[in-house]
Amino acid sequence: MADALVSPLELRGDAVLIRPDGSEMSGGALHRLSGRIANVLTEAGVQPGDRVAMQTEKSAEALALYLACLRTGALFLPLNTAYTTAELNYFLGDAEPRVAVCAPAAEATLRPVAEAKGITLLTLDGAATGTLVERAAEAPEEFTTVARRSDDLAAILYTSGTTGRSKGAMLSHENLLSNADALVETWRFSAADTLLHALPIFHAHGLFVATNVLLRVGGRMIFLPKFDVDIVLAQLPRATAMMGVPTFFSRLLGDVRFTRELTGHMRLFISGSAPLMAETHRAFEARTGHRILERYGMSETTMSTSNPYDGERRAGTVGFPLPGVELRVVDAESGVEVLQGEIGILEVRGPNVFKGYWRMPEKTAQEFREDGFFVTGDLARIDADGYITIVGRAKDLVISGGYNVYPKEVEGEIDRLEGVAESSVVGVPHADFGEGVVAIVVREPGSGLEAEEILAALHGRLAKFKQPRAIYFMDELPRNTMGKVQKNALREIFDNAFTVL
Ligand code: MLC
Ligand code: AMP
Repeated sequence: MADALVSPLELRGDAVLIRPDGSEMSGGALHRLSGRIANVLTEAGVQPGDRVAMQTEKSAEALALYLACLRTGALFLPLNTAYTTAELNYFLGDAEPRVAVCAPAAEATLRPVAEAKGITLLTLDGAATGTLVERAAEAPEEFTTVARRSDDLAAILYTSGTTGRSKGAMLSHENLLSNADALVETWRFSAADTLLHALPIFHAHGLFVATNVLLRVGGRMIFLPKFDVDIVLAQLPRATAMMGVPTFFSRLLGDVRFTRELTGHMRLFISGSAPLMAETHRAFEARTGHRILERYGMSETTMSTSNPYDGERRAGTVGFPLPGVELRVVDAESGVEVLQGEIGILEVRGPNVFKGYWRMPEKTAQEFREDGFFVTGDLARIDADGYITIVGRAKDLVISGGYNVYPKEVEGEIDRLEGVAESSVVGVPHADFGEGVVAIVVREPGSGLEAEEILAALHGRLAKFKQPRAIYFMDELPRNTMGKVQKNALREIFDNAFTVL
């Protein structure tokens, strides 16, 4: 993959990355930086197959670190910047990276953990300072890219488990490259494109979908540190395409400056990572004349489906399987394919499907059928004309602003607090984040525990986006005859938790 994505940069004198202040980084400069960082990694003992973890702000240097991993044959392990030290400890312990790159502010906290685990700790911040950059400046820019086979691993993406511990999805060079090629073909990306890149680069969407596609075609990216409406509006005139989670598009629609005139020159808007409401799709078209192209994927499969570029981009659907990807909808119990139009679990097979969960062979086996199909846990329906609709989730998962929150993990943190008998965490409609996290707590008899105390206790243990945005107390949780908590009933009761009255 390094040959396909990184090598072509070497001869490019033109800009590949454009920063919000207008400064640019050429392909050649990005290539040289990746070579320097590859030498730093090698000096730190990184061998092909070793893991390199990164928890830093988005920057050209962070992207160069990803490219350096591809060049050294290391597995890139990006981590959400919102994760707390407690969460990080688990990832570092489980993945056992040779090198971890963190924000300078986190260094002191992580140093003892890194030393205990024999990890070389380097630093990098969003302004391109830190020990990684210092060492890179001293290192030679020439680096001979290590040859890798297509089924060698390129990255690990942690996706929290619906039961128990977070699982590291292992993605191969072929997974990533075949998916980039399928997306380039489906979405007609070319060297003429400039992508407005406001997504984080620690998840599949911003890293593999956005950057791999643009690197593959030799396009440019306006590389924004985060999504900020003012900056996006200011940068849109320079872009040809934009990718985002639904929150990006609803926030843009919430601004009167986002007009047909501002977007008239744009070639494509793509949405994914969470359901795009049909109303948002329609409001976007009414405002701009553009029909958002919605696609569907997950960390384990990268992208699996997309609405068509030329045909109808149907609101509320995720389109068709990508080239080379097979999909089927099966009955959850029997595993038998349902009749056309019926709802069942979506299963995927193809070159995009990951190689399994890091050091979890049993979990991996549980998620695959014998014939190689991966069980996504999403509920879907395929219409007579082939359009796929994601109608819900069989897995207990909340998606807030494009980030996954696993209720089990949040419940576990709440249940351990003194005064809590039990808790249940659900997602309910939230105008900005699509779904908002709500916790329903049953107190121990006599306990006067308050919501603020629960939130204070979660601080430092759970990333901010996982923390409940509302906490309610009940005397008991609704249960079915089997004694299982009825989350649907809770979702109905607290449906309006975030409705502004
Ligand atoms: C930030 N906060 C969130 C949040 N993001 N809370 C819930 N859900 C989220 N997604 C917290 C902040 O810490 C802050 O807390 C408060 O909410 C308000 O912050 P904000 O300023 O409004 O948020 P902002 O920084 O603008 O971030 C919102 C966002 C961001 C939507 C821009 O979450 C984002 O970039 N999301 C993209 C996620 C993504 O890339 N997903 C792809 C996964 S890959 P406080 O208390 O400090 O104010 C995947 C596969 C696939 O799923 O198919 O693509
Ligand atoms: P992640 O594990 O973070 O990669 O999240 C993957 C999950 O996001 C999928 O299993 C889906 O539940 C959800 N998802 C991604 N894209 C879409 C979409 N377009 N519509 C509905 N859900 C989506």
